[in-house]
Amino acid sequence: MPREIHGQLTVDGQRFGIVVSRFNEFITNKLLSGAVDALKRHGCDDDNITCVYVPGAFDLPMVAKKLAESGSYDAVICLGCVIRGQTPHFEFVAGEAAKGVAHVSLVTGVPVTFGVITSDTLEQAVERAGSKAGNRGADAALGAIELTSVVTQVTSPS
Ligand code: INI
Repeated sequence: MPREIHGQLTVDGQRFGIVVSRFNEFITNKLLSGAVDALKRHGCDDDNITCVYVPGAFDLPMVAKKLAESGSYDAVICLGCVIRGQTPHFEFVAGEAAKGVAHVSLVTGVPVTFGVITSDTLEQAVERAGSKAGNRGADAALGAIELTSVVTQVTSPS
């Protein structure tokens, strides 16, 4: 039987940084509520959650990198919303946010999760921010919890 490692979804003292975009704040506030609610319902204290606001999704990676490099967080959760109809720069903003978040996670070794809605319409964004298609902020928080557990297990001797 091979040894298997599965991430746990229980928070036991881990500290989380959340970087949240103010652009489309009607949506990103819902993502933030979903993320904080998910963290707290899995055992995280308010004292172990820090929320940092940035102007837009494009700006998430730089601040996520600062948090990840600080050594004060076990995982960082990035939240934002890019809507195609609002900008001819959709591909640039959404693409750089996604690439940047992945890059920060790889270069720092700290889990950085992507809770950024990229949608064609505001209606689709609403659906993914706490209505019929779930809440991407909560999903990103659960991913962060799971990854802290996976990282702990794969980096500690068996
Ligand atoms: N930022 C977003 O988070 N969502 C958007 O839809 C968006 N649009 O439409 O342009 C957006 N632009 C701002 C960008 O993220 C940066 O804040 C800005 O370019 C400053 O770096």
